[in-house]
Amino acid sequence: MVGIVNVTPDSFSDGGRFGSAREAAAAAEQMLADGAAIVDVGGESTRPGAEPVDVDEELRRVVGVLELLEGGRVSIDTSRAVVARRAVELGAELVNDVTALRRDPELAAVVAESGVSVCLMHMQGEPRTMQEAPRYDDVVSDVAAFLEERLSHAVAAGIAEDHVCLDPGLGFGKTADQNLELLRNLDRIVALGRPVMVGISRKWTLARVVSGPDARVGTDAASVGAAVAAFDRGATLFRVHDVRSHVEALAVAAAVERGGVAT
Ligand code: HH2
Repeated sequence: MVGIVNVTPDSFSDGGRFGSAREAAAAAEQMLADGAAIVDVGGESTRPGAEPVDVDEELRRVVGVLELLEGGRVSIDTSRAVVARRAVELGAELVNDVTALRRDPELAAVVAESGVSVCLMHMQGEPRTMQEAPRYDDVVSDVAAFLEERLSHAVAAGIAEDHVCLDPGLGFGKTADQNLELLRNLDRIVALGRPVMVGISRKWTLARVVSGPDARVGTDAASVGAAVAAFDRGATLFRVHDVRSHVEALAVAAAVERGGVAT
């Protein structure tokens, strides 16, 4: 489980939740205590319509939290080499890049040289405009082909293949139906041979399913339902807000898969 720690004033669902680095770090510690394998700290919102933030502001937002989390397992949600480098110095083990190494040409080298892992995510367009008119020939084939190409790019840049995970980028330039089609066919992303991360927690598609066209934020119960569906199709990493409910639900889903209590 990957716990979400957004240190941004404008995130999808929990924008402005933390008043200080100390509060954000305390929430992250709680997520780790609740069973998160790692916490994903981000200082730039990628919500639809979000404007990019200045790199110094992004650094300022995340560094205070990372300093307080020393020793905890941390991922840095950034697409900038400067931020990733500083985060790795402060102990981050994973770089979660929603642009799949396309925004900053220096980022691949930071990952390769430091030997940390990277998550490569699919996004059509950019956050500011990505929901205006998403277009695919076939959303599942297009996303799979993109991720395969980005995996090759990462390996060519010197990143060990077994340090890469892939993410279909639910909500990033996709309609609700396209997000659901991707989830239903997640096995085709899993077939690329790398661990698959899914970030659907509290996203708008869940609200559409449960509450209709005007709803914006999905509930935790809806998030858990989607995570279990993703698990059934082979996802192994789940980027979530409410760690405890997901840990419990997926422990049961995994026990059913094994056909027994023992791990
Ligand atoms: N979603 C968000 C941010 N980072 N990273 C990966 N790998 N996968 C995702 O689906 C993903 C992500 C957006 O969600 P949230 O953190 O709720 O909002 P924001 O980007 O506004 O902080």
